[in-house]
Amino acid sequence: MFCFQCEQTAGGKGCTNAGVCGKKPEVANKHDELTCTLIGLARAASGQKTTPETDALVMQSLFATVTNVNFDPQDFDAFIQKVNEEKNKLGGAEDFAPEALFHGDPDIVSLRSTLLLGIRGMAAYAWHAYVLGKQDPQVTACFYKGLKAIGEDHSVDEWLELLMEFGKTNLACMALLDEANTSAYGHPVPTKVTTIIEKGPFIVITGHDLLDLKQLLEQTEGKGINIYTHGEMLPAHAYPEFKKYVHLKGNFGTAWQNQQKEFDNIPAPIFFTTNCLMPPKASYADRVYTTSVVGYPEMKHIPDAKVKDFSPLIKQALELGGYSEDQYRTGINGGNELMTGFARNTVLGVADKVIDAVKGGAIKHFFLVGGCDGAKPGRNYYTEFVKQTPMDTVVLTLACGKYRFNDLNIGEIGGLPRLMDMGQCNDAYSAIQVAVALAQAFECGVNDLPLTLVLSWYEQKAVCILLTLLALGIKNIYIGPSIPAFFSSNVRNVLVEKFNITPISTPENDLTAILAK
Ligand code: SF4
Ligand code: SF3
Repeated sequence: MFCFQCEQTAGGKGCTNAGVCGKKPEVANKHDELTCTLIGLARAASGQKTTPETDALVMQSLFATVTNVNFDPQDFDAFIQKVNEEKNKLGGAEDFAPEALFHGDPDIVSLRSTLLLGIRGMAAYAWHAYVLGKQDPQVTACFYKGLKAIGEDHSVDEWLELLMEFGKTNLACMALLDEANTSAYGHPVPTKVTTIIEKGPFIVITGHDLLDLKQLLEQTEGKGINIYTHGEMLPAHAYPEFKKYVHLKGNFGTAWQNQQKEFDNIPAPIFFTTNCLMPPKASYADRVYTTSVVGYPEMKHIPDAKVKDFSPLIKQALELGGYSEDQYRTGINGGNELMTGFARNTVLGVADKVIDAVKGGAIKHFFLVGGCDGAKPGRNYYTEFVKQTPMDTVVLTLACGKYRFNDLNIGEIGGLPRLMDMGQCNDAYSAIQVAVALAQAFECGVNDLPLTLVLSWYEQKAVCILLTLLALGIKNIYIGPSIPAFFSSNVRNVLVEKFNITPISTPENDLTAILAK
């Protein structure tokens, strides 16, 4: 096997014996086979109209190969078979050779992999929009075009052009998902979320899929079961549609990498709607439920349906009964309240206040400290960075990296909290909209704003977002905890030269350098 798609890859180079994530060689090899078969499908589809079923299969297959989504070899056999069937219906074509996927000239492997990993990330977002009935032809076409391009030879300049074009399409995809979520559930509003777990039966729901949450809330209403969000599901509390459910109580635990500790002996079922799933420990394996493209051998799976049937989860939640006393749990810094809901509508709604505060000197700088969390000890950087930001600065955040600091109270500026959670990783769209609006208000470019992006990455959704930011011409991004292993030294040099991407160093050094500008 060879896999270097995520930040925790072995030795910072690539997993070759087994995945640090728990992915077995058999599954890794099936990921490659599936990818190469998808390239064959994209070749066959060239110049033809595809059906919504084929489009859905392409998105699901790509999504399933994202880190911490699916560990079940049988699921991949089924995907490979279906993709082959669809390819043959379209007249057939030769697949890409799996041995060529990650081998050859290091720069070409790097560029090819970057596009592939970005496409995998975008497939997750496109899928969430798709289940809410939203598709954008430009986004759908990009999967076929991108996969086909991955199987072809290109010059370095052509690859870079493909990557920038992809980045722009991913912006359209995030816009599509934003539209899907806000039209279904309303615009998020600032919301305080408790970390206290009340006694009695409960279910923990994790991942990014809001439709799964909606259906779970409907089916558990009035049954004496409380629902707690986990990980990337936290921002759901801020949507008006979800506020209607009084049994949506609060947030359980912190970011994904702590799940094996936090779910140990939990008296409740845990429902994984997407990544990040870690190999379950025996103490809670009988309570793990997966759905959609998420899978793990022997774990219970809620089958796809227009309305999913959560009765096994509900039954088990009632049987387990939850805690016998309220649990006073906290975030990692000891706080027991998390604020969320500062998506674009909220922030742009107070744009006048923000602009006045910048003009009057009350706000000197904005930081976007966001992205994925992970297990590396160096990720403590992000906690320290936020703690050390001066009082006349604002910290915007999004995605699961925020659990490093989202229970901290870092004060207010002019009636606004200094720390504002914009939502899930896909809500990077909100952050981009806010940055563009500020740039318009100040009649300057985004790069001229007193704004610095300090990003943390782990999996492939972060890759597609990074490509979007670069395609928008956003420079001076700080990235950590390490530079992706799939960036060859030459590709890395190009990114530094063209975009001044900077690896994080220490919070003190980086803050001094940023604020000195
Ligand atoms: Fe290794 Fe990450 Fe690939 Fe898992 S997803 S096999 S940890 S590089
Ligand atoms: Fe987190 Fe897995 Fe990426 Fe959506 S849930 S940001 S790591």
